[in-house]
Amino acid sequence: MHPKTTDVFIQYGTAGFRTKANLLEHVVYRMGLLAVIRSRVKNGRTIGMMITASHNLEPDNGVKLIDPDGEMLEQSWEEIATRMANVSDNDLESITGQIIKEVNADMSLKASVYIGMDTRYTSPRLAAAAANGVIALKGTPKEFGIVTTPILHFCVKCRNDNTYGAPSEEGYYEKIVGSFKRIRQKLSVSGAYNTTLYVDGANGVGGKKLNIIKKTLDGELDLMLFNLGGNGGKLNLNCGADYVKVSQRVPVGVEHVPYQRVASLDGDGDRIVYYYVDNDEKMHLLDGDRIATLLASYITELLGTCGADQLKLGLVQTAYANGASTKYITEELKIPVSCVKTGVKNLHHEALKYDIGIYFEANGHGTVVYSREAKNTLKKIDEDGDAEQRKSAQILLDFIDMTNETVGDAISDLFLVETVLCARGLDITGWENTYRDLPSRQLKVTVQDRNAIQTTDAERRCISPEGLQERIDEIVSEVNSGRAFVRPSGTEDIVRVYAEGDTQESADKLAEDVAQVVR
Ligand code: 16G
Ligand code: ZN
Repeated sequence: MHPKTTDVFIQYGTAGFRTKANLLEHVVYRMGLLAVIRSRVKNGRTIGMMITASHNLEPDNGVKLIDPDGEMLEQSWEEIATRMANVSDNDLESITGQIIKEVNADMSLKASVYIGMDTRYTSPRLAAAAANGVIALKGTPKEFGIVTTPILHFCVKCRNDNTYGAPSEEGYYEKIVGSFKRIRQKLSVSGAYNTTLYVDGANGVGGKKLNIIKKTLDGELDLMLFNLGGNGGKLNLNCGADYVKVSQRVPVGVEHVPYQRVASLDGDGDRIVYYYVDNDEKMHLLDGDRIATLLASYITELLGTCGADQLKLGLVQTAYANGASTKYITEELKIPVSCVKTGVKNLHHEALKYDIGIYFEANGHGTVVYSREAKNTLKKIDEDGDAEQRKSAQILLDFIDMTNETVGDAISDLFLVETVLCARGLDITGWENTYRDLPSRQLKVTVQDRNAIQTTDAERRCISPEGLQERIDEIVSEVNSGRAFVRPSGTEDIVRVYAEGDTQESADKLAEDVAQVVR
């Protein structure tokens, strides 16, 4: 029904399949087939399929599968997905049969697949192909239309675990926004905090959903929304969280008032960074590391006041985390930090090792996960504690409800950040002043074979080609507070270079020098 029209090899990478939209129809159809098989292997529990290419530009698109607990597809299935996507039309049936045997799927079971999509003009056609794939193997598709990636993750989780919430967009608003409002009633707006927040919606789905939410807020937060996709604004083009973070520039399409805090979302609403411009029009970025430290210090404080210090809280970062943030977390907050490989699934799994695990990529993708033990402890304090303990426990329980634990979520993170700023009476400079970021620079380098570069130690060191790490070490040793690493990208055919130094000039030069060695 959706014939393969290209021989270009495609791989299920860190964030699913992602490429030019016109190469994807057969891939998405086949992922519909695979989602049904996955659902049956999971005893008929619901699987999710999200059509999106996140922060990529409009001509791209992609698809990723969501496992029953709202998590990313189990890693061992990525190879199966890749095999299925690349086989010829002629061999599709036999390979599908082979895979069904291999994974031991009982094809007589029911199968359920939730399908969501972002705002790209190619998304509806691809979502339809996905549904056709599901129907071809006698599964039941349910289309959610345009939703953020995290809303779909949330709905999948709720469908398979009804204690988490109601599996619908409304259910999501009820839980996330509802708990934000409940917390706001317990806190008073004080100090330097003010309720006006500007938002860069990247001309994607996140801004559109905030526009719906905005109407239900009664002055708890005054959202000024920009880049909602109208007025010729192009998806992710010179705007959005990725643009702001990587280029270190303010997005187009947003009105800039000095010291006004702005939240910038990415195209499918799973990343968020904050920034403001000062009187000299200089941009100050508060990225994922900042959000992580803000949330960690607030949760630690509440755990202290409610007498639950026995719960183990930890933070998970990647090599991209600013060195100053890691230092602040370990030395000032005295919270354990782990560093893992890039990619949300790696952070998520590491965070699950703590009672309360906070994970963020510097690019603004992250969330908090809470163990059953943590939730039960807090509920118990809410029942048996003294007045002060109970108050903190209740705020924490609302905080948990406001968190989308399945995956990083720009909307949920926005409400978490606004809650902490309000509770602490902070404006954006107060938040920024908790520590000073080291200047950094990221570069892309095009090489012949990016996979010639292999890394270890959570991508912080190279093990091949031989001699490369020694050269990098040499260059880094000449820079004050210098740090640099290189890694092959998992989403583009390039090598990424990251460098930090005590000044912007030294960071820029270090990045350029390291890039030279890689070229
Ligand atoms: C994907 C990942 C993101 C990671 C980025 C790195 C998910 C949902 N997304 O977008 O976490 O930061 O890839 O890209 O896992 P890179 O390998 O090209 O640097
Ligand atoms: Zn995204």
